[in-house]
Amino acid sequence: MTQDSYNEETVARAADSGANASARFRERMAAQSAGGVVDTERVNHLASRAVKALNDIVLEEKVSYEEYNAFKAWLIRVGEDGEWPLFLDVWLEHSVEEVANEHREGSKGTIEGPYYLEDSPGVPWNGTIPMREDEPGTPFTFTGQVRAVDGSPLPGAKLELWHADDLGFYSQFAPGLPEWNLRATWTANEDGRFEIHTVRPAPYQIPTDGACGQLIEAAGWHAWRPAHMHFKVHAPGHHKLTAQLYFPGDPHNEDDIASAVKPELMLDPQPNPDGEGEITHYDFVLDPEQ
Ligand code: MBD
Ligand code: FE
Repeated sequence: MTQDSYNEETVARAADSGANASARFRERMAAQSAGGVVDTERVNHLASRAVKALNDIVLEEKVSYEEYNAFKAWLIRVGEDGEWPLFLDVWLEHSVEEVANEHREGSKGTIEGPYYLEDSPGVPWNGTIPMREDEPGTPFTFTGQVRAVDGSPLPGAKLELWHADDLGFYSQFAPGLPEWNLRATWTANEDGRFEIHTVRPAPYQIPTDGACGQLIEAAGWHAWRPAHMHFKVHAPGHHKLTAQLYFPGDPHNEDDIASAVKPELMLDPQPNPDGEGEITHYDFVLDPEQ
């Protein structure tokens, strides 16, 4: 199966995936914020710094009216295409993640990105991810253990996994895919162990036909993220870990557009001696709360 084998109705469009990402984000925020209190001083401080940073750029770089209007038109288009989640998660979230996890122990984490969905279908500790009967891609087995920083296994830990398919598309953000394709939640066994059966994801290109793609092209950048599997790992009494794992040798491990690759997040896939495809092992270590 190639990208060309998608027909007219299943063509992935930036505005569709952007609209979905924006709508999902709004839903999650609405569910979370039960009467949030505004800290006027903090808003004043951060907003003033942001406005000053932009003004400094205009003054120092002597930005013209032509450039200012191009910027304005582009910002309007980011909203129209629903690409604020994509834009922010690609170019800003890595710094937020760095600050958030500065003092957390245990396994390294990285950004969540725009395509996480809560409540994916549950599978047993050694289950197979929901996939199509003819799901393209190399069969991929992923084994490991969830432990606390003191080394004790965490039975019943939850592992949420979501990843793109062999063409680089995420279910519910690209058309023509089953609702929960390549998304599931495993429950670790009594030793904290898990055995995940899926297919290996392909390198991923962020949508090129929307506002973010327009910026990338105008600036002469590229749109690629290395192939990656997203995880959220949690157990009661421990900080939730949001991570992505990567594959050695991917041409974009060194120039990820989202700046989310870390050396600790590399897998080491090998031919699977007991079955088809490849197998890899990775343990997740969680930091106890306080
Ligand atoms: C992705 O799949 C992703 O993981 C991030 C961080 C940004 C855009 C698309
Ligand atoms: Fe992703």
